[in-house]
Amino acid sequence: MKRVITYGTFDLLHWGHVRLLKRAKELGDYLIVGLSTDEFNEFQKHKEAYTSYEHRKMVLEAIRYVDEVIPESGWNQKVQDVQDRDIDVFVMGDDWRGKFDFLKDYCEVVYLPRTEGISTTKIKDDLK
Ligand code: C2G
Repeated sequence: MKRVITYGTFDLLHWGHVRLLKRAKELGDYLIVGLSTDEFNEFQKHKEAYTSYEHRKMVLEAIRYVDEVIPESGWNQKVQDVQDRDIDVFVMGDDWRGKFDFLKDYCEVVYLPRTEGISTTKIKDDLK
């Protein structure tokens, strides 16, 4: 079984997120999402999610491509996650290209093209 992992806040889940999750799942058989906790968002990513961790987790668990959701509580847990969870492929949108290349020592690293024209920020701005 080929195990894939990706990370993010996934706030106000939209089709750009879903396309990322779909393509990530297509790279293997089992997809884990490391979901940014509210504390990680607020104090280290400096982005406040509209929906709480529990609600973002509930939504992600309803997505057919997602097999498991785990908390992402810091920048430095990825190597441990990859080892502990026997990960074969790490996936992120290409806005992160190069930022996680250190994981190449532990698993395949894939950056997928971001979906243009949609973002959580755009949704918030358009609804103002
Ligand atoms: N994404 C995408 N297309 C969009 C918006 C987002 O492909 N239009 C991708 C991002 O590239 C990322 C994932 O969807 O791979 C989740 O996006 P965010 O929730 O914005 O995640 P981010 O804040 O970038 O957090 O440790 C990694 C961080 O937790 C990533």
